[in-house]
Amino acid sequence: MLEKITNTFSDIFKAMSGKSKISEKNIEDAVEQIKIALLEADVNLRVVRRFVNSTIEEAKGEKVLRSVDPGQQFIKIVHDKLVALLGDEKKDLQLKGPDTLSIILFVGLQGAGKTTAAAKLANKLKKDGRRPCLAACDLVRPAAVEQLCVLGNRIDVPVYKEDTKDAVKVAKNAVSFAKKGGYNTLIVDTAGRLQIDDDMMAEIAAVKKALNPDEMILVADSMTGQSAVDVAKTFDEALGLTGVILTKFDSDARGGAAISLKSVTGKPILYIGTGEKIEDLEVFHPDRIASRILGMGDVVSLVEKAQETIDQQEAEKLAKKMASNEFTLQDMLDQLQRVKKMGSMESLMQMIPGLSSQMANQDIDTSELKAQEAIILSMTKKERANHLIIGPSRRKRIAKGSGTCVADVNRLLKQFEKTRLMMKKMSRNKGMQQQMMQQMGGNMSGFNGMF
Ligand SMILES: Nc1nc2c(ncn2[C@@H]2O[C@H](COP(=O)(O)OP(=O)(O)O)[C@@H](O)[C@H]2O)c(=O)[nH]1
Ligand SMILES: [Mg+2]
Repeated sequence: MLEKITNTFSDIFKAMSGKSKISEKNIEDAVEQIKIALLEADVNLRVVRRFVNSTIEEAKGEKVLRSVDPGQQFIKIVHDKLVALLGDEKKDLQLKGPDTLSIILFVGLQGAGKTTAAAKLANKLKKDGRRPCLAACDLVRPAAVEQLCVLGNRIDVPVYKEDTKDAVKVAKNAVSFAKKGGYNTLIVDTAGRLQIDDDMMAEIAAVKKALNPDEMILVADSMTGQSAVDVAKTFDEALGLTGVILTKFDSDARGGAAISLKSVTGKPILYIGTGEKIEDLEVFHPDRIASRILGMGDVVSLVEKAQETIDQQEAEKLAKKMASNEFTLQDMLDQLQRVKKMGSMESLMQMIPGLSSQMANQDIDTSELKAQEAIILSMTKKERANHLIIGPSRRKRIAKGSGTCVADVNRLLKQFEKTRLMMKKMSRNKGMQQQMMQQMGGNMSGFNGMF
């Protein structure tokens, strides 16, 4: 995701940061490199020009040249301008209250990811407590209806379908179906062509007229760069869009579509598709994407991802245990398993650009975690509750049972002892304890350092 543009920006900023003094020439050189980076990323030329001119203007101002840390100031200017391009703040779907039916119409070219995104969004809305259903109005592509039904089935969201070629009829009947069934959000999947053509536009216009949707969303493939932006412009002019979902962001190394879209079309990016799985749909946060592009690391996303899996209650329970020195091997096992649930370490690390390149060379060791887990799993319940009863012969058995050696078991027990000791110390200090909880819940490196 965004590897190429991130690497380029990292290099530019490395040269700028830490300089105690920078000249106008330094700024011009850096901006020239940024210009090339943006053009290589397939950002719209007019957008690039505007970006470059306003950056130069601001960077040459007093604030940068006279500041104590001019490199940092320069990076901040570029960051803020990039955020402004991506869309100043995140935009939510505009849906009606829970008791009235809201309608979301998906449009876009064939293969852009409409059907997949429709299911992903239904799944997300369902998790958010809405009652979604889907309508299969792609009656052009063979098996398109079946594809949506399979996805709907997987997420347990009903799909309205009819054996006909009349998309308007299906759309209208889907509304009655949704109302009758007590659903409050109808997501309508439509047919796309390989290219924009009159038939497609006419059909979508008719469906739109019949539905009067709350959201008219273009699903576009981010890998197509400027073409995605052109498609958005054409659809918006012909039909009026309310927002865009950029798919295949996971495979987009350049980011050009995301960077140009808002300023060319004025339409916000609502979500990004980040993979082929149902869960791979993320709310689009302009500031986070800007940080990611600029190689500052997407720490906020990282923390959120971790927090999804450790819920607050559990954290509090753990804090209490620490305070009373009741932290056991079983608790440690729970923590290890939670780490596993968060997804592979690599995918987490990838969210921190600087770190990910380091990690690539080092080949981080998830096998260590697995070994630790296996060791604790080989212990009895009693032993997990009280590690002091684990004598030498049991250590041997545990090593055998977990496919490790006695030294591994000893090391784990030693680390566990150390952790408990640390917790005991910390529990006397409320502030420190809170800090540690945050680390455990939200930061892998902090967590790893504990064990
Ligand atoms: N890697 C990746 N693949 C995606 C994403 N969204 C969709 N796809 C794939 O793109 C292809 C076309 O998707 P589909 O939903 O059928 O497109 P539609 O023709 O617009 O309905 C499928 O193979 C999807 O698995 C995404 O965010 N990331
Ligand atoms: Mg489709």
